[in-house]
Amino acid sequence: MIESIRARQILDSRGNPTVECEIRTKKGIARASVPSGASTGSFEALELRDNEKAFRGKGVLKAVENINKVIAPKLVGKDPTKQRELDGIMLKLDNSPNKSKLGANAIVAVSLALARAGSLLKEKQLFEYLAELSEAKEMFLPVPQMNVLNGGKHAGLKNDIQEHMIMPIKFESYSEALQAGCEIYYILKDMLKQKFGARATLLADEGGFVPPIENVSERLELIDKAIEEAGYKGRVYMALDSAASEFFYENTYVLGEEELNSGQMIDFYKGLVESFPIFSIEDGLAEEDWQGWQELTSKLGSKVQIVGDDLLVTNVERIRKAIELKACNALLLKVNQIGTLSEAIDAAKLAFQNNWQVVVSHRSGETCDPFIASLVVGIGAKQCKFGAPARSERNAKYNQLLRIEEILKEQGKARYAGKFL
Ligand code: 2PG
Ligand code: MG
Repeated sequence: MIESIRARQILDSRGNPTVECEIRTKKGIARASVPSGASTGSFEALELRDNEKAFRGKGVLKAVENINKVIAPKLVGKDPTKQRELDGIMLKLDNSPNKSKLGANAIVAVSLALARAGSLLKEKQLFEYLAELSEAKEMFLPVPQMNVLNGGKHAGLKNDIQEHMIMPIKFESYSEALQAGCEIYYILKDMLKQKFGARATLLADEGGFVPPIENVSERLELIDKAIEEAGYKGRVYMALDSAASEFFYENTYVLGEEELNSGQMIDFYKGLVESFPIFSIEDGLAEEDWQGWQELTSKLGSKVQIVGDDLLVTNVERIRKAIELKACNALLLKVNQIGTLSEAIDAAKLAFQNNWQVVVSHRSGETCDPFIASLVVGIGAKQCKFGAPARSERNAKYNQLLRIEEILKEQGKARYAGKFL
């Protein structure tokens, strides 16, 4: 039974306020906090900000108050293991199409804390508890998409590809894959320091470097060299998140100095795929360019994973549309895009039913809450995207996967997803 619910304003990794929620039961306190995006999709649930002088408008005291004064009185006394029912109560209380009344940041904080409280009451590891909630049929240690070169909004740049990632796929275990990712990251750092000086090794929002290289092929060449030098050629692939909605202006993609239409963007990706071992492209086109997405998927979808992030916003209606239109073949899952854990689980289920891959993702603004590490294993997804192996708000998640790997190993159930992609 929930004895009390209490929320407060804390800081995220960018120094912006965010919401933390604590749920007390007889088993102690279950806590969860909320991440925040920078390249936010227009169709995401609303992140409620105070828009007052404090923190340049970014305060979340209204969302905090909505938890303490509106949500808490309705949930105290209830059984936190009834996740779907309690998420439903919050949805009814909000009763808006995009959670604008209470704020998705208020609702998601409670929703995640409920799951933690539930797992404590049932004396289960969070990932095992989430596996029960989501009725997952299988469990893997996920392949990480590690963002080693940052660009776009996360690096304070405009009209740019946002994320250049490495995917250590051909490994026997998660811990070996993580180690490879780290070693490549160190080599990349050395290479950048040698070529451009120490400033090029400073870290952006997700822990990646921001070298003064505008050309995407040159960036990927550098990554390719680092992979080779680390001794992992053929075992580590690449992934991109273009976050293309950020550089889409009235039907034109403005990438650096170039102005491209959808077809030309697709040709650009085709060229990259032919030159580099690219496994995945996320948000290669803008969130409303459905026709472009269809073409992208029909032309490259059999060779490359085409991931919808801003396109889908973890929303079953948009996922359904994308399935019908064959607009992509993988879901990027972010719980705060939709607002409740139950809805995020529904999104994952729909994706799995249609043989899509699911990539559980962090946001560019994070806290050290490692919830999503348990989530990716719990729902049976095979990939995660938690940033570079640097900055503790990113490594909190990678490290939690190490702990989960240990537990699963002891049970003889540790399976690295690399072989199953
Ligand atoms: C993305 C995310 C995370 P943001 O676009 O996938 O990398 O960025 O949280 O800024 O939306
Ligand atoms: Mg994205």
